[in-house]
Amino acid sequence: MMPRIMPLNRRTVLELLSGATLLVGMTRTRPLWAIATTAPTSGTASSSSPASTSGTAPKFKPDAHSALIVVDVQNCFITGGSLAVPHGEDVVPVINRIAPAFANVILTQDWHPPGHVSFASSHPGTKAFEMIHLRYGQQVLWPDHCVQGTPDAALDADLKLPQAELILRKGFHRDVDSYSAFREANRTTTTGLKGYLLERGIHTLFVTGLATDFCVAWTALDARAAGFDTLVVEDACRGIDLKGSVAAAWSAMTAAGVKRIQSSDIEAA
Ligand code: VGL
Ligand code: ZN
Repeated sequence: MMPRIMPLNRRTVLELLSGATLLVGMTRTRPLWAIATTAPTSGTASSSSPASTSGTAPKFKPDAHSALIVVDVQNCFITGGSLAVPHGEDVVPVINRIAPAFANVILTQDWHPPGHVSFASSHPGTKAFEMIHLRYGQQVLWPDHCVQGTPDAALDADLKLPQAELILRKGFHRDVDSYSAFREANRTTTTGLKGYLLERGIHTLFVTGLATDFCVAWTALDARAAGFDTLVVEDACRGIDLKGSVAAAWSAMTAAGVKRIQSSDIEAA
């Protein structure tokens, strides 16, 4: 299988940088786009290849080695929640429609203790959506959200994913945020997800959920860095979009070899 990583030449990096200041600013040691420079080249799943070549749009057929990853589809991120993503609830019917095609479904849950470091309320004199510098790098400050055990942190009740086999909680360390389902914002603490997937023989990930420009993007980029064949289902995601962050996220993901697909590209069960 050919490497799927696009080489990051100087021009690519500059192009990405111009639109990616927000994402780049959130990581200390390595800008987000730089993850692409170390991403392995081994995405091998046949399931991510077009299943049909004649006539119609290419289809992707999930197989036993594929998983649907549903990122943070929680009350906090949908209308009425503490950090509502515009039209966040619209991902739910799309996810419910494609889920039956998957033998493996994994959900993530943003799961912060009270007083979490990512909350503006934990930093007197700051306001939500400002950036501050923390020990591990730049951090966007958020309204209090997804506090452990609260109804706000619960998964959206309209999700129909009875077959889901893992709910992975992240962001539970008080002093470190975790957008990514793989690695926390200090970029060294891992969540165990990579090991889980490898032990289960899963190597292709179809990523959906909220928010495109934060937890979905960081999860997809870390999935690539960990060697997974990674597809983001665009219409099954919605973004927060701070200062062009959705476009920046897509640039970074595309450069890292993440495939941008639509739910209609996935063959129904
Ligand atoms: C998220 C901001 C803060 C997300 C989580 O799920 O994208 N965004 N915490
Ligand atoms: Zn959060």
